[in-house]
Amino acid sequence: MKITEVRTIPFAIPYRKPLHFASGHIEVADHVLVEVVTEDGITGVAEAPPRPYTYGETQASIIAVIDTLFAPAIKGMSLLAGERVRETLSRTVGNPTAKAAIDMAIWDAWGKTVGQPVHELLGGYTDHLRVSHMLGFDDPSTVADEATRIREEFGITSFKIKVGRRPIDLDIAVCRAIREAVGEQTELYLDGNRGWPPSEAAAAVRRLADLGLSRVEELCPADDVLGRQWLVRQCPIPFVADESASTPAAVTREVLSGAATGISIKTARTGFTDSLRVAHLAEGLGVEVVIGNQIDGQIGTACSLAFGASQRSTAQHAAELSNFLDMADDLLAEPLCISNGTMRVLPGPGLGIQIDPTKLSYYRQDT
Ligand code: MUC
Ligand code: MG
Repeated sequence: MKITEVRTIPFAIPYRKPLHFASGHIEVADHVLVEVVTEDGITGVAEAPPRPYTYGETQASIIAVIDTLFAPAIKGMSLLAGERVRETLSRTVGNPTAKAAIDMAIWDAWGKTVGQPVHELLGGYTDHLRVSHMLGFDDPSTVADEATRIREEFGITSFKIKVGRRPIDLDIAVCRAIREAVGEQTELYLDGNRGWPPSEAAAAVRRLADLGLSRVEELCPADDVLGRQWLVRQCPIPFVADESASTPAAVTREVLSGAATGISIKTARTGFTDSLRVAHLAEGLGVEVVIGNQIDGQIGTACSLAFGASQRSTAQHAAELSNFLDMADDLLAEPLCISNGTMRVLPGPGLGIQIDPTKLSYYRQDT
């Protein structure tokens, strides 16, 4: 089970419908396919999505750090030495999606080697997750129509609304239009991506109090330390930390300091190994978790699905698994499927996915 090679392949797939949010926007999935090859001829895969406005990584930096530091350091290690691999990668600070992709490709390779699905190796809690869909910035009627279409086409009844624009009235109008379009039974929650100062976030929460929101996420920066705690204290629904809680230590700090009352887990940044740590830590701290989406393609979504289905705590809420619907294409031979608002785990060994070689050669950028 020794690792003989780690490959990095840049690819770019355009979005049919670009996503705009307070900290940035995405028009093209310019990700890195990471492949971990073993002496047994097994190849594990995962994808790393560069999000410079969240983690400081770029497509070029992900490739550089893997090719020059991580790959040489873990070559020769066993797939079964996950803790050793983690220790080795952690000698380099930062670079969360590069590390996470290696970690998940190792789990995929391990699953393929032993002929077992990763979601079962991780915990095997359930075989399906409810799906939540993310709605980016636009005008009220366009976003409301989009929510209606997604609900009708895929049966999705949970939506995360991107907010954080100023003045707050822009987003308040969108939220009201969506509630009116989808009715009372559909779950709605907000994600501000740090766009508002605490005072404006508090005003928005007050003005939307009648909308029955289930939670809010990163409405203001965690670096507004006292303002954030002031906001969270008065928030009547869970306040989820996403980009401010991207390591187990950050989760502990945010929760214990009163800067968050819920945690978003993204396998794109904590892989499987550290996502397990975050999930168990959150359970110990007594805060709920949700499976978030790093605007993943279908490979990344298969990773979130496998992890989300593996734990009791991550299967409690609808998981953000549907951003790939907005992409023009993807790399998988068999596309992921959402029906009745639900995704079922992929039953094959490892992640249960296969890369389509024709699609990869079309979208890869290194040839
Ligand atoms: C999200 O939940 O925030 C947008 C920026 C980022 O880091 O992740 C996405 C979605
Ligand atoms: Mg978020």
